[in-house]
Amino acid sequence: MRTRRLFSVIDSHTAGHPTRTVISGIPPLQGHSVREQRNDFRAVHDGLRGLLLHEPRGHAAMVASVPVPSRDADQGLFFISSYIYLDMCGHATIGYIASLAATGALPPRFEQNGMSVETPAGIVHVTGTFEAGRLTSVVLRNLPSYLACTDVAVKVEGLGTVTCDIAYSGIMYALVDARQIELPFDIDHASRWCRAGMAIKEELNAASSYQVGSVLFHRGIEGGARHLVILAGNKFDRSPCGTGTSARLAQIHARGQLATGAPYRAENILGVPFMAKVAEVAQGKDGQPAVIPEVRGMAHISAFSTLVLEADDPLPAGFLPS
Ligand code: PYC
Repeated sequence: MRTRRLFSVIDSHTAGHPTRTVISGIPPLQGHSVREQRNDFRAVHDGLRGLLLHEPRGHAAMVASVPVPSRDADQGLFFISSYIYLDMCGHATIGYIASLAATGALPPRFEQNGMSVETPAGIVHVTGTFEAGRLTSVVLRNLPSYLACTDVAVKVEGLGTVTCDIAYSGIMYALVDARQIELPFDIDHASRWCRAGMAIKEELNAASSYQVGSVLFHRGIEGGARHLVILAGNKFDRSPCGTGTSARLAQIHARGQLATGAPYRAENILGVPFMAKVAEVAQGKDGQPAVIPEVRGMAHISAFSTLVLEADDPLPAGFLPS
């Protein structure tokens, strides 16, 4: 075998959503901030995204976390997905920390102090809960998150008028009460929810000045809500979504439906939860009233692998059926 590239990766899933943490194989990147390093990766090495995340080594839902140096935090981390570059990703941050824990690579005083992580969207803080020295959950303090707009109504072909709120949490979300859509809210209808979410996103982005990245459908349950986040055409978040949960906290806190510190259970479509709360009130990046969301979840390791590109592989950048 003649190899052209080798990547050492740790695969994990956070409530079902995959994170591929790339331990080695990424070429040195230019730039000081994590955003600059991520932008250099995008400009110069975007082909690696397909190699790492698309078929035959990955799949449509795959997300990678790429650790890089940070001048301003304990660690830098950026996120690439099969279809887009994410400025912030909660489930992948949780996956990265669980991967460090699984390999004994958490920083020495993590159990006491946690660590700061610089992402392209800003610096977040992570801590963990431990039992007998074993990491049992990751607690993510996300970026200041805020409700940007309420009761935006759009007419969507096949769905009628759909009303949503728009909130920012590192990604801009449209938050849609799932009861507006006549579909069973379950995994068997995920493709149809993807089509509904994409139709809503297209109408919203054409009609409003807010450009939403994803649509989060929510349906109330005891103590919280079930979430289904539509990421792209045939891609949905299997987890309750870290940034999506943060956007929901900002929304319901601003609407007076959740007090600071009160627990919020965010369940994914398979019933696996994140527990979350508004840790404190804050200011958004333009001075608007915001909250600091705290999201607690866990990731589980699924593989320690070496990904290989053979020198004569006819599909070096992989492929992704749409
Ligand atoms: O957990 O924040 C998240 C996320 C964003 C996209 C996929 N997962």
